[in-house]
Amino acid sequence: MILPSHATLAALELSDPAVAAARDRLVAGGRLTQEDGVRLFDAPLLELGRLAGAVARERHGDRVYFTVNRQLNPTNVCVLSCRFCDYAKKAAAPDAYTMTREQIVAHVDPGISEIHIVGGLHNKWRFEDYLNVVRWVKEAKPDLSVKAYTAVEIDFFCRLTKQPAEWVLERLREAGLDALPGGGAEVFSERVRRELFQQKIGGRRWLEIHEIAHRMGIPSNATLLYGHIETRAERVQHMILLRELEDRAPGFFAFIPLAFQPGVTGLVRRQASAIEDLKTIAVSRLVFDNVPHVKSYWVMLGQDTAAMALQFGASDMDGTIGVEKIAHAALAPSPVGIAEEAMVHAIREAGRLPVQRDALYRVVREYGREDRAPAAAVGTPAARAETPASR
Ligand code: V47
Ligand code: SF4
Repeated sequence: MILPSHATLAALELSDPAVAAARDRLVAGGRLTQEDGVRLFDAPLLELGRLAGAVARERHGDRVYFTVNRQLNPTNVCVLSCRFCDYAKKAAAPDAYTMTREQIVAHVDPGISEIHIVGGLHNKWRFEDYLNVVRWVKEAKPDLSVKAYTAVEIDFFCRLTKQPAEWVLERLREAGLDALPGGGAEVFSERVRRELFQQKIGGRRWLEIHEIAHRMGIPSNATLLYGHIETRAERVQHMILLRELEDRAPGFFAFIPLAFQPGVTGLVRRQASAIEDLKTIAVSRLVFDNVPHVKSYWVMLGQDTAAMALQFGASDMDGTIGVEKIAHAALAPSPVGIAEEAMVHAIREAGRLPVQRDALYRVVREYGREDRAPAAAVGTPAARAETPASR
């Protein structure tokens, strides 16, 4: 039986047997298995993209979401030493930093609708210091949606306070937290954990914390760090574990594949190719039948691949960010932040409709296909013609 909502998928003509089989499975109301996911990585990229793009369009039409946000990394001091991380520093390092209240509050630009807070596990900070960061930004802009602290940080707060995750999350919610970001998941493979981040919580604890958050009504995202020593099978296994969590305790807004930036870690010689990036986006769109968005994170992908990912199943571009520090500590070649106009332009150029959202995916503004007032090209003759003096 063809489910009515899958009429466009059913009509897709596909020549690759693995992609056609995936289409048939989805049209029949089934879901992809671990083996299907791994097989799809070997399929021709454009066939895979046609199916994943059609799945995204069935969910979201032409809409692509983004947020006008700031990333706030209050400290890079971290007691752990993950092998893939160029961002963290020990407290005595010359380039270690810990922000003051003034520096933290200065991140709250009047025009933003989301703040994304994440940082190191500081050797001296108490839970109260982390709570204060949330309180201060929320006080500065009460309508701001606050996406703060990965499961790694939540687990660290549990150990600092000797309290369960429910208690820690409740205190954070009282302080103003709205959602958890998806970081710290890396790859749910014990083999990779032993090699790259032995001191850090593993998949079981990460999933447990997000399950607790979802059951408390705190939504979240989920990431996958790929393009280092993991296998494609481990990537798909990671997706399936997240899909099972979403079945048990719904609450994920987006799945975010993070392309590893090699920096000076020496782990790999170069970043994953654009083809591998687009395949990872497409396979995740097809595996996650229960998560609304796959995010195209332009900071790690680069702006061109991130825009192309909108044809391969992605329906969210994260945000304008302000000043990104984690990937840029690892020498990411993308800009540290982009303007709202550039984001809107990139989405429109991909033939999509930009929708500005906050951290809870509440719509802030729908842009339409064309600029009504051609103010985007600041400094061009058209923009100058719009200045009050010229009217
Ligand atoms: O947890 C660290 C990863 C994550 C590198 O939830 C690296 O909306 C690539 O989670 N190359 C932090 N990745 C970023 C993150 C995130 C970003 C955007 C949106 C959301 C969201 C979450 O970055 C860390 C770690 O997994 N990371 N070093 C690196 N060299
Ligand atoms: Fe610390 Fe996170 Fe870097 Fe690991 S990835 S060293 S926990 S900042």
